[in-house]
Amino acid sequence: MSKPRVLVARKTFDDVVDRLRSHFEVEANGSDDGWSQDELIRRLQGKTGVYIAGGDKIDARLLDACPELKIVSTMAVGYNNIDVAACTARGVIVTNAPDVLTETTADFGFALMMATARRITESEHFLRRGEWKQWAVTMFAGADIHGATLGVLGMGRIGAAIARRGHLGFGMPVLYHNRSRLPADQEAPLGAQWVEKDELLRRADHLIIVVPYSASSHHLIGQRELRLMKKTATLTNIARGGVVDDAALAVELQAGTIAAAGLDVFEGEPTVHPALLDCENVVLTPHIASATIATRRAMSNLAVDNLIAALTGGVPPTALNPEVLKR
Ligand code: 8YV
Repeated sequence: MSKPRVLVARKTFDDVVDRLRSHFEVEANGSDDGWSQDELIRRLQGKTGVYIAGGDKIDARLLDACPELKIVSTMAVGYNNIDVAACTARGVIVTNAPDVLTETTADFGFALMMATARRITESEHFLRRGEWKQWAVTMFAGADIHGATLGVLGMGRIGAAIARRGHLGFGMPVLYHNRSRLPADQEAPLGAQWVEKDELLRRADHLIIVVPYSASSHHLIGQRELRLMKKTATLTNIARGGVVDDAALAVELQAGTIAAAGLDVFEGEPTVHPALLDCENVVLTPHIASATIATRRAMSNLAVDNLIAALTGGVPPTALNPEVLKR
């Protein structure tokens, strides 16, 4: 019997692809450039499994054009690029990569928040431009992290890991908003208190956004919300572009409505809104919150575990639509 055929649409570690090769006939993208959807459809003909990353769109059009596909496995935890309902309707399993990136991503969220509050990149740019002539008492004076109020918008696994860092490591009072409130026994170790979204915005000294992207979280933070925040506050977005209205954010950063922002994700990335590039008080990073070698390997390996299980009669460890498996 011929082996199932699998497409690896995003370049990943060679030994991870080799794990797939020991089970399947594999076609792998050897370049960091993603494929267009039409290219993806073309290469998926005759394939039963696909390994993708966060930028690869899987929708009804693609599924209808690739009827042999049985599993879509993303190496990301976020899956707003995949129409899960359309997959379920066609009996296609969808898997993602939760948990393995939680602590790494929380580390980065904290680092970005600290860099933003303490003006690390802004001051480095100043130094590199040769503008540092003397010490001055308020030169790049920013805001404290320790003891300040941490606001977490979206209390999932990553939000909780950030709250824990703030509470235990930095003595921060932690406020959060989430559609559903955590049970008290989960709030207590995080020192976290649930508040309404507007109250969170009004009271946080450092707001960090960790909600998944969906139609209901589109522009969750726009002009109105930014104007509720303290003038001294910072905002950090490690969730998804589109949760924050980037154009409105740039206007409010320029106007001094809030002190600064740290952004790892952008609307329309890798393009960044030009007005954000003009703001001194924003730290910009290219979607690297989960980017450590160990974690990217773990994410890739989990995506491969899911593919191997799904196509060899096993149970994929992190299926998003396990109901498909019961059919
Ligand atoms: C990924 C992410 O690096 O996992 C996610 O949802 O946003 C990142 O960790 C990226 O999406 C991979 O394409």
